[in-house]
Amino acid sequence: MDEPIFLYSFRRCPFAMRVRIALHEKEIAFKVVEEDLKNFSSRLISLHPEAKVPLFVQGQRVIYESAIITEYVDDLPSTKKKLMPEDPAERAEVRLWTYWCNYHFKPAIDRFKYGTARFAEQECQGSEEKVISHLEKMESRLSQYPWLVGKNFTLAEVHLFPFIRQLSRIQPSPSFLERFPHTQNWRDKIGARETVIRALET
Ligand SMILES: N[C@@H](CCC(=O)N[C@@H](CS)C(=O)NCC(=O)O)C(=O)O
Repeated sequence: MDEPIFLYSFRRCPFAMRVRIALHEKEIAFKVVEEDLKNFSSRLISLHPEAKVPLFVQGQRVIYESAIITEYVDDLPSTKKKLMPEDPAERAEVRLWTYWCNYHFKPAIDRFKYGTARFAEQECQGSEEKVISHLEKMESRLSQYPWLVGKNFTLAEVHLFPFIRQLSRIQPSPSFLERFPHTQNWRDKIGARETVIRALET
């Protein structure tokens, strides 16, 4: 029998959410080790070279970086459909959305959300405009197609959904979100998936 999978996680962390969604989508059983971001367990610190969640552990196998874990999870034996497309061009597209999310969209959201409480004033200038221009990119795709890549729900959805959700939950809600109805529909459609509902609860 395979050894149990442990996911070191933090419920509100969008990166950890990616991995929980992927595991539920693939119907792979796992146990959550809920971490405290301000006081990580000594086990997590000893296993993750950068001391972050999420961290995937199965026996001696230790994997970190959310988008690497989700691809690994997708490659594990499962009766469920692959989350990464077969077509090489579409696989590259999934990775480009992920790259864009990690290196452009997420930093813009953080600067908009936390402002000078976390970042230098100069870094925060134009943060709202930057978030809006990133949303325009998603809206442009989603106004023409139901999913970000190809014809199906893929790892692009798994990787981006937690960040659109995070943006929607900022209080007071950013009024510019109303300008992106297709992205909101996409968010609601993904948020209604049973696997995603379970991932948000775990
Ligand atoms: N690139 C990492 C980012 C993970 C990350 O930043 N996790 C945050 C929580 S949302 C964390 O553990 N922060 C702790 C720290 O940086 O000290 C991934 O994709 O897994």
